[in-house]
Amino acid sequence: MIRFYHILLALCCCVAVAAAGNIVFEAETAALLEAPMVLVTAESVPAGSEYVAGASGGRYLEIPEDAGNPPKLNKGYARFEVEVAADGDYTLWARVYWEGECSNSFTVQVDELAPFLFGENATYKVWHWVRYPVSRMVRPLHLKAGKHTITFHNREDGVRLDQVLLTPNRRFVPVDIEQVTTVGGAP
Ligand SMILES: [Ca+2]
Ligand SMILES: [Ca+2]
Repeated sequence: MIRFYHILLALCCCVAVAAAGNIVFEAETAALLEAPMVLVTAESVPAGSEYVAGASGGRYLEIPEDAGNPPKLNKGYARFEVEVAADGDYTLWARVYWEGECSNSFTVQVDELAPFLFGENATYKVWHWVRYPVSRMVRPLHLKAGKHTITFHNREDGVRLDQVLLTPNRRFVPVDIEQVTTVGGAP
């Protein structure tokens, strides 16, 4: 790990190095996608939707507006596979772009644990970071060292997902595009 940081420092002295213990990956490196969750690039934009600039890597996942959502349509997810180095309590962050109040959330499930609501915040039409848990009263995700799956399920259409970050540091706040440390399980 020390060697890894040295290489990073040597290669990109002007780019922020990933904070210690943070796990960061691009949404578009998901292990598995189920429609209507789709990969979007400048060259591949869902019908009726528009390409939103400013995503890391120029790519993101989207459930297009009017694609449908529960309870009418119980489909659409992105599943990530991540390896956690150490047992601990982790805060989950995602860089998202919401269309509006009916397009500002996912249902997220870690492993086989109880799913939880992610989002429902009122920041629209701009890329921004959202976290879980929001409240200090709610315990962060307790993860054992090893492999875990994180699934972002369709809860409302008109949502976009750019990057995902897990941090053991409750005070850490991502600001803009984060330096990736891994992939989200893509082969
Ligand atoms: Ca909503
Ligand atoms: Ca991205």
